[in-house]
Order: sequence, then structure tokens, then C-alpha cells
Amino acid sequence: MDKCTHFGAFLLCWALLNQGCDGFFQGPDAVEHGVSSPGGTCGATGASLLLDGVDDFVRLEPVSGLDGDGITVDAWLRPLPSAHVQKHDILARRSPAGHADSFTFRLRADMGRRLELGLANLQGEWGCTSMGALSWDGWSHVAFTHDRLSRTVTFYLDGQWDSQHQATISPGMGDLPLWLGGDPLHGPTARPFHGWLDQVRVWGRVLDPSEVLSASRTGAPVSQEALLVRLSLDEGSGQRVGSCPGDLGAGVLGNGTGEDESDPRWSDDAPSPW
Ligand SMILES: [Ca+2]
Repeated sequence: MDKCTHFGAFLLCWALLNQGCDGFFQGPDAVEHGVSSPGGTCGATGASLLLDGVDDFVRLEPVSGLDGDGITVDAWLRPLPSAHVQKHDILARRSPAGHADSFTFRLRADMGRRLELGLANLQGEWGCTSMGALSWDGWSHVAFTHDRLSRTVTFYLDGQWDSQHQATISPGMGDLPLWLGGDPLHGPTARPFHGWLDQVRVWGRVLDPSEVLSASRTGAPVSQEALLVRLSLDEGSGQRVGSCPGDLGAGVLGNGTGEDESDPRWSDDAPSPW
């Protein structure tokens, strides 16, 4: 049975399924959803990527700047319940050689719709949000911060603080590819995402709660300080991401720049403005 183990292995979530993963403070109910790219930049109405939950992924170019004091990742997602997908990878950083010096941000359908962050160097640790945190109904904004000095991981859902966890390891963060929606190098462990993904960002620092709240809302100013990746996913066509105005970072759909079976599909479904 898969476990969603607390960082530091203090508790085992699977043993606490009926009372939540962590017992930490729970934020207020989810607020309304925001929009990823106000007004759209590449497309007329904004776009997103629809991943099939089988073998779809986007390979992002390695990013420098993750080896500082902290990391923040946020994204919009609209997952689809799927009998065959229990672990939906959102964004992962992994070496082709294995799981050393990696992180994986994912949705755990098999663990009651929690968000999970895995960290690994020579050992692996996992932390997760409360049970049932993420809705299957529509779009959600998700984020985590990882303070690499204090080894503290914090989860946010729809801009609201969800929970905080103490890790015991702080993996190295050299220049390795990032994988959006799954990692084909690891075969059955690829954990392909099933559903829609939209605007994905990575900062090389820990955003504070007010900054994460702003990041989850339309029209609110979002810090550009140490912003390393911004993929609006508004291209709406083609094989590349990261080509819209304001984007940082770049990536290719599926196995290469040609059309292939691992290409996510472009969709005009996107978070609604509010
Ligand atoms: Ca392709």
C-alpha cells in the first residue's frame, strides 16, 4: 500500500485516513477560482493543456536558480477522476539517472485527493495536504513552498494556507529537466497527470502567504522577484510552451518537436476570470 508519509517519517498518513493526514491547521474553504493569464497573451481567450493520463507530458528545459534558499511552485489544474490514474504528477524535477536530488509535486487520488510533495536524495520523504483537499469539480490553484534552509514545506490551495511540514532532507537542485504532467523516463512510476493544466510558475525563493494569495487571483500583482519559470500555456497550438509574451522557460510537448503519442492536447478550457 502506498504511503503518504510525513517528512521525517513522524507519522504515516495511511494510518490516519479517517482523521486527515496531518492534524495541522486547515485553511478556510476554497475561494473562487482565478484566471491564469488575464486577457490572454497568445490566444484570444486563453488556453490550457489536456493530458490523457496515459503517457502525455511536457519536458521543460533545465532551470538555474533552484539551488538557493527556497523554491515556490504554483499551477492551475483541473483533474479528471480516473480509474487507472492514482498519482497525478503536476511538476517533477528528476534526473534521468534516478530519483536523486529530485522533487515531485503531485495529486494523490488514491489518498483522498491530497496534494503531495516528494523530496529525494539518497532517501525519499513525502508530505501531503489534508484529505479531500482538492476538488474534482472545476479548476483549482495549487502551490507549495520549500524553505531549503529550515527544510519547511508549506502547501496552499486556492491561495489559502493548507498545512506545513518539516522535512529532514534538502535535496540538491542542480540543473536538471523539469517534467510537466509526468516523467517518461521512469516508466510505470511516471504517474501521468489526467486532466487540464494551466499556468505553471516556479520561483527560486519562498513566497509568503500574501504573495501566494495574490498569485491565485486575477489582476493582483504577482512578484517577479526570482521568478524562474512562467508558462502561461496560452499558445493554443504547436509543440512548444514558453513562447507567449512574459513567459520564462521553455519546453516541448511529448517526445519531441514532431507530433507524437505523448503530446498533450491544446484546450480552450481555462480558469474563469473573477
Ligand atoms: Ca511532440
